[in-house]
Amino acid sequence: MENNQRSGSRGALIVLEGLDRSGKTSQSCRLLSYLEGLGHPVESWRFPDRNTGVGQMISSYLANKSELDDHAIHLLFSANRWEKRSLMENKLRSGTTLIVDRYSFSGVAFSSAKGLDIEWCKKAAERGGYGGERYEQLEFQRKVARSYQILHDASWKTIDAYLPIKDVEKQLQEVVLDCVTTCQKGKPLSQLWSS
Ligand code: Z5A
Ligand code: MG
Repeated sequence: MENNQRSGSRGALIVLEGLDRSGKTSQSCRLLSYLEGLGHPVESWRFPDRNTGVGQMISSYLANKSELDDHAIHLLFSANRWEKRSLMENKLRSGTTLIVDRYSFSGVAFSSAKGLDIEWCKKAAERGGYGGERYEQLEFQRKVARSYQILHDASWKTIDAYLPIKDVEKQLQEVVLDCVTTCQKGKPLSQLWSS
């Protein structure tokens, strides 16, 4: 850890974002095996993390078993990321690459698609995370897609999830390897939406 900190070398934070059922979890597993196979220290995480107390409240909300104000559930998703924040930073600084299945971009995209102000969603909590579940409806997913387009910035790499799973996997490997190498060379950690 000390050697890494002296050289500035660190693990990469790889966040997989996309609409429901777009293949994020499938690609997280494949990417984990790929980077492990190359000998990189790497872990796979996902948000919401349903194992914590906050995560269980989120899970119950998503399953339509409880009702919460839109602002309150936004803050709970964010709290769920803050619960893991210092562990995340320690892992990255000690050289472990993290593949994260959904992160703060989901938080902002889903809440703003419900009508909350996008700047409030970013500021409220982040500076300093077709079937039975609540959000799985086509019209709502279109709104989420529009929010993702607004959030898109230079740190994003977009991969077409309509492609065959093997092609998505290959493109992702190229993008991620580039990112892992840049971080190993000492690209500093920065905050989301810090300006
Ligand atoms: N949410 C939020 O509102 N605020 C927040 O801050 C956060 C999240 C963090 C739960 O998320 C909900 O929480 C989510 C956003 C909201 N809204 N919804 N709904 P989740 O991550 O637990 O669940 P999800 O992302 O909606 O769905 P998912 O089931 O995890 O989908 P996925 O991971 O993207 O896809 P997958 O499981 O890898 O693949 C789905 C199927 O497609 C599967 O059968 C695969 O074998 C198949 N597949 C995968 N890739 C392909 C390709 N390329 N071609 C064909 N078939 C494929
Ligand atoms: Mg998933």
